[in-house]
Amino acid sequence: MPYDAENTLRHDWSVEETESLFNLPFNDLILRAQTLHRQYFDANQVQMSTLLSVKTGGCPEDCAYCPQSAGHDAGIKAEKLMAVDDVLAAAKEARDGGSTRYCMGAAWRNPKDKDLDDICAMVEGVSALGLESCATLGMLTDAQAARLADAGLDYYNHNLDTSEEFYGRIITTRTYQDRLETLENVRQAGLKVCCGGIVGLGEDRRDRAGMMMALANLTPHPESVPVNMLVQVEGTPLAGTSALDPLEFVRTVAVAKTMMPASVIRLSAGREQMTDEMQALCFLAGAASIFTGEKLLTTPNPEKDQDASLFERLGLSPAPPDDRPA
Ligand code: SAM
Ligand code: DTB
Ligand code: SF4
Repeated sequence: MPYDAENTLRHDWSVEETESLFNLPFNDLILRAQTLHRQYFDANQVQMSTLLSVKTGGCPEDCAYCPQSAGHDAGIKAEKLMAVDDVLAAAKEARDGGSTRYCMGAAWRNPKDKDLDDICAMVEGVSALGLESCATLGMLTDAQAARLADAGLDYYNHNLDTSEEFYGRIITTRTYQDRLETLENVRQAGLKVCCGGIVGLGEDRRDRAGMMMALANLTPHPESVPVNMLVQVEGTPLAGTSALDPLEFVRTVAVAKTMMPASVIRLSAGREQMTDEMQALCFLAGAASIFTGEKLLTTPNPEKDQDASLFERLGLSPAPPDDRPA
């Protein structure tokens, strides 16, 4: 179905209304999310994307969850930007393994204009391999977003991460407003938006509702909404945070799908820590994409065989690339 053909997508959610979705009986919430999901997607297809950290570690930002912050002692060595050919060799391998989108991440507050020469060459090479491209490089100016769009970039990932109220507990080196400005620059450049957040940071349900409200009130909705479960890394300030109830994670996926039914909800970081049963519930709640490949950016991800067996057991097949216009 075309994106919002019947103009049914809402952008005027309140936090109370969003919280009331979280408070629904589990079965009612999941049924609602799955029913909406089927209006827009084939419910038995899951898209596969692969990540590569093209510039690892030494980041000047202080995101409390992140092993790549220079301020955290998480054992990640700061590296330079990778060579274009090495990135393209890894992208080819991902494509041959069935992935349809290649996502390049850099541990930057923002890219320098001269960094974009190589990044644009990576984007062009990834597109030439027949893959969709995505990049996540930190904050972007409008001119930088336009340059990436000119190079043929399909998606830009920039997350809100959490609610506006909880945000200051997690990051102090850039504001919620900074993030919204980058998202606006990305949208204005005609790129598709990949924007989501993390749960399990020690936030409460109202914060999860606040994050979902902020995402769903973006107009238009982000085409892609990653829902990450915190991967706790020793040496980061959030290591040792009480684990989130897995069913609360499933609820978060279902609320995202209910509020943004035409968007692809991505089961992102944290799958390595999830049971197959939990992932199955996430697909039932409307998640329609995963990251494949042995690593996310710096942390482990399930093995290829494990994912293949999960797809087989659930009767899922790989989804084709999403060619809806931005
Ligand atoms: N430096 C850029 C930025 O922050 O926008 C791009 C890369 S950054 C690693 C991309 C996203 O990964 C973050 O916004 C966050 O949502 C997610 N992330 C980072 N570390 C994580 C962790 N330990 N667990 C779950 N998600 C994480
Ligand atoms: C997103 O929301 N999740 C991905 C992607 N966007 C870039 C990143 C997850 C990173 C998990 C921690 C790590 O591997 O370093
Ligand atoms: Fe840097 Fe991004 Fe990690 Fe924050 S999430 S510390 S900006 S790499």
